[in-house]
Formats: sequence, structure tokens, C-alpha cells
Amino acid sequence: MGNVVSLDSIFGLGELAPPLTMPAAPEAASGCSSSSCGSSDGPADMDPAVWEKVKNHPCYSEEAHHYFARMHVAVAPACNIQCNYCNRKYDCSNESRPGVVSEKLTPDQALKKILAVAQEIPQLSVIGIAGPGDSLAAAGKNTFATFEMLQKKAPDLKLCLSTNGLALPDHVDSIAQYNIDHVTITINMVDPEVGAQIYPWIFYKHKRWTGLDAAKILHEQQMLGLEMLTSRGILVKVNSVMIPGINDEHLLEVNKAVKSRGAFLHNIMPLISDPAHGTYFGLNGQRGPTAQELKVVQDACEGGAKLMRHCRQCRADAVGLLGEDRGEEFTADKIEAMGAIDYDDEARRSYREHVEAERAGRHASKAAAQADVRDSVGTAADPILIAVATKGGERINEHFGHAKEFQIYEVGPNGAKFVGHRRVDQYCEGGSGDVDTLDGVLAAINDCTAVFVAKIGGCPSKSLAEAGIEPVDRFAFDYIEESALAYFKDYAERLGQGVVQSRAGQDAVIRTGALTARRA
Ligand code: CLF
Ligand code: SF4
Repeated sequence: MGNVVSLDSIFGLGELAPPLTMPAAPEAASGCSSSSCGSSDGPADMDPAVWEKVKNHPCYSEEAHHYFARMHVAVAPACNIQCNYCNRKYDCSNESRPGVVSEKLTPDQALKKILAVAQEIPQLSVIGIAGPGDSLAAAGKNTFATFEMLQKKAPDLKLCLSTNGLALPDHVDSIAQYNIDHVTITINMVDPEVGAQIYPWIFYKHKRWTGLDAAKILHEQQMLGLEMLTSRGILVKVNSVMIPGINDEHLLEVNKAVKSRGAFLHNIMPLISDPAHGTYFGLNGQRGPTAQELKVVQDACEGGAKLMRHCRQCRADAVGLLGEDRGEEFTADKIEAMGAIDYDDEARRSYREHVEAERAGRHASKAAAQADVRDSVGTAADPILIAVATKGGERINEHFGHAKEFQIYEVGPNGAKFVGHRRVDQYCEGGSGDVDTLDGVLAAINDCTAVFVAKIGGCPSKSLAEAGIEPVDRFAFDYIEESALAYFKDYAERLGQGVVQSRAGQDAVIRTGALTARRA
């Protein structure tokens, strides 16, 4: 495989060129960029040492997720607890969710795969171990063996792991020793009464524990592990699965508890529940939240631990930008067939320099667009949601019919910010659109006022307009946030004239599970 990848191909530009210049910031623009008002904190919002750790991490920085890729290696099959939303299965062509992988790897196989992917994908910045079981069960043997080799071979890649926290306190020294700067703990409760409804059992100190005892031990280990990591300056993200009727309201308590122990981010994710997955919750009819139910809980937690809203609930062997999965390009037989891989970080270095320069300009241009809206709209209109078809680079650069997900931005008088994403089936296959698929897209973005696209055909445009969602292609290949702010200014004016109606009160359907490469 070659390692020369043009930036045009990375950003998926093509038929239309992007704007070559950035809008200039007016002198009156304040220092409050949109990035400091939303989930995408920038260099002005944090300690420079912390910014260095997060700026290229697609999960820890919302902004970085438009530019950088992660790769998971599935070296940790064992788990020491049972969650009612998990049923680990190996390989299923229709499934894509955490805990599911196609191929389990040894540390040696994992290293070779990482080096192959690093040569091919210059956006790669983070290697994570997230299962398919728990990265620290079985004493974390394979996890640390993989990171030890990787640290020596490819020191520019950041190391990241994800755990349920039960064995975490025993492994904090090793985590520090291998320079693992980013740890995710899945914490769904801080009250064992709630925990007992989520975890039927745990395996701890050579014994199986059930019920309240199990939940109490897990809770204590999670809190202890979190405190031990943050006291050493290791960044901790907390993932919580939102389970309506069980822990939805309780997640506010979780948010407070993890903030007080120094968690860097809190990621509240919708429950993935389907009888076909064979999980306890799936088989017992436990539903996941709707889009607005999730947003209400996330919004209620604003002001506590900072929220992550761009999680894609990846598979344990995911490869690529968060909104894509290129795993099928790097299957075990393809990697096996390769000879020795020469490690070269040149392409990744140039890519990072390019992104660094681009982002510096963006902070000023976002601040300018925000100041313009604040001055001209004031509080005349409530925030709205906009769905965006994008392939990355923070631009509107995807056709409506080719989108497999829409990114959702909330834009209002205080700025524009990413608040989520909605998976959809691709509407246009082989040159023609599918009506049933279009219904699914409409349901997924039904709470949005507009959808921004690089291009859209007449039929879907008409259906969107009939559903009350405005198709907008006039910002094709422009930056998302600046375009959203320009649109909002115009929308507020039209709203005042009675030309458009507010879509407040609409809800949408979340389709859970991660993106996956299409299999033959
Ligand atoms: Fe992987 Fe997790 Fe590290 Fe990211 S994923 S181990 S922190 S590199 Fe990211 Fe995927 Fe969400 Fe995880 S989008 S599931 S939050
Ligand atoms: Fe599954 Fe992870 Fe829960 Fe273990 S901790 S049961 S792998 S979801």
C-alpha cells in the first residue's frame, strides 16, 4: 500500500473547489469564539498541556473529530462483568456496535495492523483498545503487551483505552508506565440500586457477585479508579449509557459525581437495544431514548462535567474517522499477506501541520460569524437544529443521497455547536433514490429546520420541503459553523416576517450502532 494521500482526497473535495480564503474577522469580534461556548473547547479554554493531549484526539476534542481518525485493535476478548445491554459475538455482517468484532488479534498481529493502517491513513492519531471484552480484564495482559510494542515503534500515536472500571485500580501504575494519556470508564450509575438493574453479575477476587453487592463493588472500584487516574493527570472520559426508565434522570447525579472527581469529559450515549442482538434488554423490550430525550438529558447536564456529543459508539475493531469504518480494507488476511512494513510518519506529520494552520484561521472566522449574529439577531429567535451532510474537514461536502449520517448542529444567538449525529441508510444507490430510505432519513432529521448538503436532487428536495425541512445547497463546500450562523441570521428575519414556521416540539428517531464497512 502506498502512503501518499492528497489532502483533496482526504477532504473528499472534487467537483467543486473549497473557498481558498477564510472570511476576515471584524475588529470588533470578541474573544468568545463559538468553540468556547459549546462542546468543542479550543486552546483558549484549557491548560496548554491538556490542549496538547486532546487537540488531535477525535473523541476528546469535538473539533478534532472532523480531522483525525482512531483505530481500535481487538486484543481483549475477556470480560469480568455482565451488562444487560451486551452480548459479545464475533463477526456478524449486519451488526456494528461496541463489543462486536470481526477478528480477534494477538498483540503481534495488532502491531502489524496498526503500522499498515498508519501508512495508509494520515489522519490516524489514536490507537484505542476497547474490547471486545474489557481491556483490563485478564490482568490487561494483551492490552499492555500491545501498547508496550507500539510505544517503541510508533511514538507519535496516542494511546487510549476503555474499561468498565472493575479492575482499574489494580492497573493505574501500568497505565501511567505506558504513557496511556486517555482512559475511558463506562459509568452508568453512582447508586447501586440503579446499578443492580443494569449489571446482573460481576467477577471480582475469584468470586461471582450478584445483585446489590455486585453493583456496590463495581461503583466503588469505578470511583476509586477515576480518582487515582485524575490525581496522576491522566485524562479520563466517562461514558454513560442512557437507559430510559432506569438511569435517565440519574445521569445528572453521575455527571456531578464524575465532575467532582476530575473527569475531563462525560459522554452520554443512547442505549442500543434490539431483540436481534440477544441482549437481556433487547429481549425484554427495554427501549433506547429518542433523539430529543437524549438531548434533554445532555442539555440538563450542561454546566457540570463537559459533555461529549459526537460519540459514534464504535465497534471494538473500528478504523477511520468517527463517522466512517474502513475496517474492511484492513482484514487479517490482507495484513497477513503484506511483508514487513516500513514505518514512516512523514505523511501524518504533514497532515497535522496542514490541520494546525487551518484550525488557527477557523477560530477567528467562527468568532466573526458569531459576533455578526449576536449583533443582528439578538434574542429574536430561539436556537434551531440543522442537519449537515459532511465527509469531514468541518465542511458541507457530501451529497444528500450519499450521506450515511447527518451531523446535527444547534445554532442560535449564542453561536453554532455540534450536538449529535443521526445515522441513515444511503438514499441514493446506483444513481437512483429509494422512497422507503427517504422516509427513514426524514424520520432521523425530523427535529431539524434545514439540511445542508453539497448537492441534492429535485425529488428529495420536494419531499424535504413538504415535511417542513428546508434543503439548502447554497453553502456547498463552505465551513459548517459559519454557514449555519449565516443561515440562522436569514432564518430569524424570515421567522419575524412570518415566511417560515418554527419546528420547536418536533422529535426524531435515533438509529443506534456504529457505521460499518459494507461487506461483499
Ligand atoms: Fe477509542 Fe474510546 Fe479511545 Fe475514542 S472510541 S477507546 S476514546 S479512541 Fe470515541 Fe468510539 Fe465513542 Fe469511544 S467515538 S465509542 S468515545
Ligand atoms: Fe460487554 Fe463491555 Fe459490559 Fe463487558 S463491560 S459486558 S464487554 S459492555
